[in-house]
Amino acid sequence: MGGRFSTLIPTSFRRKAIRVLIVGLDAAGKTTTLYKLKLGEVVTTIPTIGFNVETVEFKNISFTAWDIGGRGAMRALTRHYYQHTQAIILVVDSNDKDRIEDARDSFLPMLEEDDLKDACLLVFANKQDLPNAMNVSEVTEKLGLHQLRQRQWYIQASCATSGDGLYEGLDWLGSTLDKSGRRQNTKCTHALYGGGLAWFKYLQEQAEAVVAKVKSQRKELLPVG
Ligand SMILES: Nc1nc2c(ncn2[C@@H]2O[C@H](COP(=O)(O)OP(=O)(O)OP(=O)(O)O)[C@@H](O)[C@H]2O)c(=O)[nH]1
Ligand SMILES: [Mg+2]
Repeated sequence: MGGRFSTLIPTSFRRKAIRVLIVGLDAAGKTTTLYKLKLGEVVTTIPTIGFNVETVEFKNISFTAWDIGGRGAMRALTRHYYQHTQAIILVVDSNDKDRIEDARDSFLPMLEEDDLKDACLLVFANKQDLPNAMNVSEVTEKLGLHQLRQRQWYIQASCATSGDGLYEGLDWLGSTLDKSGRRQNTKCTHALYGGGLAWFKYLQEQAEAVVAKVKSQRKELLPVG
């Protein structure tokens, strides 16, 4: 809805649009989380090559979530997705003790990027159904969340396959963004929708270029004949 008309509707009835980036190592459960929130059911996931974009409606917020594949080539592209991001969801496989440091080193430095300096951070300590999963305080400690400065963050235990914890996490995100939204202006939301299609096309091209490059590199490595 155009800016002129939306000002006539009381804020409490307006649906707010929020752009969220879902990140995490491969197999952490990002796509499962996204589709459980979107459809309320588990879909069979395959490793994400590129990204999934979905809109999840929750309370009066419309979350446009970008789920970016956790494999190397795509991770390198993550910077292109930062603009206009108001929240980051980091999905961590709490059962993967060997790679928790990798998750910390791969994703927490991105918070330093200019475009993300105001974004709030929701961490899902996922796969809590597995018997050896680290609990929330262990994951908090391993990720060094208490060392984060000037960042609104929250960690939520979750099981993406059953859905446990997912809405509690979104609840925190919704109310945190609600509070900070009152302080910040909503320029970036309008910018996102104004340029949404062009931006989407641009990202698609970027992703296709990476896939083509990986494919051609793979061809070079294959033995001839
Ligand atoms: N036990 C258990 N398995 C889960 C949970 N969440 C996801 N999985 C499983 O973990 C595997 C990987 O999940 P995905 O959602 O595809 O992971 P992803 O983070 O999107 O991975 P990439 O696309 O490769 O980056 C799948 O077999 C899921 O069913 C969970 O909470 N508990
Ligand atoms: Mg995926």
